[in-house]
Amino acid sequence: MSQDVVKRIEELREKIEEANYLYYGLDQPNISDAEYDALMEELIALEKKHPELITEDSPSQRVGGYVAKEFPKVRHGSPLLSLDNAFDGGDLREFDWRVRGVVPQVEYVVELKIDGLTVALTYENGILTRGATRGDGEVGEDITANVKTIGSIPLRLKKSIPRLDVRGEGYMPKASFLRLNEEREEEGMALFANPRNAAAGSLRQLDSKITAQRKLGYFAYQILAPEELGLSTQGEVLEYLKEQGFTVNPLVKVFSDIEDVIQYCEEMTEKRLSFPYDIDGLVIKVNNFAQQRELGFTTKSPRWAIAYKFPAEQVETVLEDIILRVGRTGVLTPTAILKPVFVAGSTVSRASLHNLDNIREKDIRLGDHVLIHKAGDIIPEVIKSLPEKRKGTEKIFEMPEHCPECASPVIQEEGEVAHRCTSITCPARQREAIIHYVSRDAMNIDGLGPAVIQQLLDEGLIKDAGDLYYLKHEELVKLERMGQKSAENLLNAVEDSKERGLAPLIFALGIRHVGAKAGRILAQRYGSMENLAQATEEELLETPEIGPTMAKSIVQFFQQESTGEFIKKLAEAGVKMTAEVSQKPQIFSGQSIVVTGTLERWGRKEIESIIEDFGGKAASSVSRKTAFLIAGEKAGSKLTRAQELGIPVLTEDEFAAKVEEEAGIKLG
Ligand code: 3BA
Repeated sequence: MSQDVVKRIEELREKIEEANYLYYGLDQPNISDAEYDALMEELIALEKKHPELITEDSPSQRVGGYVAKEFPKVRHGSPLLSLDNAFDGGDLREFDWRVRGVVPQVEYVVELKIDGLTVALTYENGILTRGATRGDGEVGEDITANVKTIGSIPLRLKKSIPRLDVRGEGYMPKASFLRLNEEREEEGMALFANPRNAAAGSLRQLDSKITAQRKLGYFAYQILAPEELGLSTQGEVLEYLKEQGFTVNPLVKVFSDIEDVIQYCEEMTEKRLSFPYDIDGLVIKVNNFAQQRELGFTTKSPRWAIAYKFPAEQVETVLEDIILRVGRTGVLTPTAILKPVFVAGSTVSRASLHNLDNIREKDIRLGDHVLIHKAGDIIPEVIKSLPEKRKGTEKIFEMPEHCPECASPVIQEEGEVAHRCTSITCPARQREAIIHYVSRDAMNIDGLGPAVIQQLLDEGLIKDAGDLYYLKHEELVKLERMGQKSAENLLNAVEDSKERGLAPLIFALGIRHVGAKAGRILAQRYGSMENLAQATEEELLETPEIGPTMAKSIVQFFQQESTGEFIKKLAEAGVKMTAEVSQKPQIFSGQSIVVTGTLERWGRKEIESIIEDFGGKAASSVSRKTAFLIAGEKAGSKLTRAQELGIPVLTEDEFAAKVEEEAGIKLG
């Protein structure tokens, strides 16, 4: 399947980027907001299933998934340059040779190259007044509020001076990154491909409270006009930065012989994974500023510095077996069982092979020697087989005709890359469906991990999630590692879930293409499971957020006999199947409303839920269809765009007045 998924992902990315370009760049949207959302949703879903395919430039990596958040633009006092790259000792010797042609006696400072984002800081009279992204080097984005949440950035200098411009690297520690992605996985959100993207996403949050939770770090390495402060070398700058309260990376070395630099680079290549943050190389700089000036710049980069980039780690191992995992939708995913090897920081013994197409395309055979790496330095992936190492005993892998878990026929549908088990009662699918049902954004039943679910299934205590509501205390305590107390807690959690409400329940059903957000929209629109079950495709499509794929999938789901039986089981257990549909007058019905800038009266989530309560849609970008824009302080390009399009712009107070006038409700 892989080839098709890869193709589809590429196609989606192109369509989305084209739509972005037409919308933001040319002011000529080519698709509706709903179509755009559907494309993005599909992309995120595919990337979630195949995190190894996430790329840095995927539109999903724009924060929040949907739109590029907008921050005011700021021009840098002096442009941020880029660095020329060296990939081996030869490149470094060449660099040294060019340098010595100008300054024969030279000292190099070597710093770790932190794999984060350049952040430029401005201090006025000792106070941090601005933090900005690199942007295109000339113009960046003002992310001051977010920058202030980074603990290692001083808000006030130790010794006040009229002005100080500092540049350094903002980054996310590996541990924070792993935790963040785990949380996102549970919440069904798009995963970040690596700490760098996660740091970028965090710094581009409109809500700096979120940035604060992300626990970012910052290493300072440059100041503008250092000589005005009496500093004449890079070494002195780093000392000065420390004295002013900045964190400077401790691994700094000074060398005068390029061979020592090369040796150090090789040493660090070995140690690259031992740091609590990602590094992608080292930066070698001429220490003395007078010499730097003599060397000068090319059009893009200083002649006095170069980045040594680490090679991506690839290791060879043997593919011992291919096993198949059956997912919630019945898709059979082949997984390579590898002879364990250490790669990029951990021992790897498995790697996803995605699908049969991928296996065929890479000509991967059972018993092959293969080259593996970690995509985004995290997810193990087979890069290619090494056919020259074959002994003749390797075997071509075939998809089984029958499901390895239930022996039902396996099919590949027209136009699909995936092979699927055809049985909806397949135990693997049942298990995955239950795991989904109890997950946090669904029915949120605590204490029901995959191991307990497996035990319950094995013991015949449940067949589907509906049976959870009929479990008895005396049955539970017989399970391994299940005490009186945990059994009680579990039953309470199951009981509580009955009141979770319609929206999470719709999501919990695991209807294909219906995520947590769609669950909320459907619950609000239909008010009860009964109504939803009777909805037709045409009717579903009237809801702006619901596209054809989802509509079709919903109708199909409710047409299945087993769905009716399952829902009946839940209803009889007392699971709540209705939603409190907003009682507020639907004054914004069918209107798309955008909020921008910093608000005083409400938080972003709060005002969005007010809009939704009154029947409106809180949209993230301004288009011709926008009914009006609510603008707070520091509104940026959305405001400009609304003004260009002649869309009404309201302050918060004006919005409150409108609600009061039209709905007769005074907002708190
Ligand atoms: N030192 C990145 N550029 C760096 C000041 C120069 C420089 C970097 C560096 C140009 C790191 C290019 C973007 C830029 C400030 C321009 C470092 C790192 N030094 N230690 C030589 O750790 N990633 N990046 N940043 N001006």
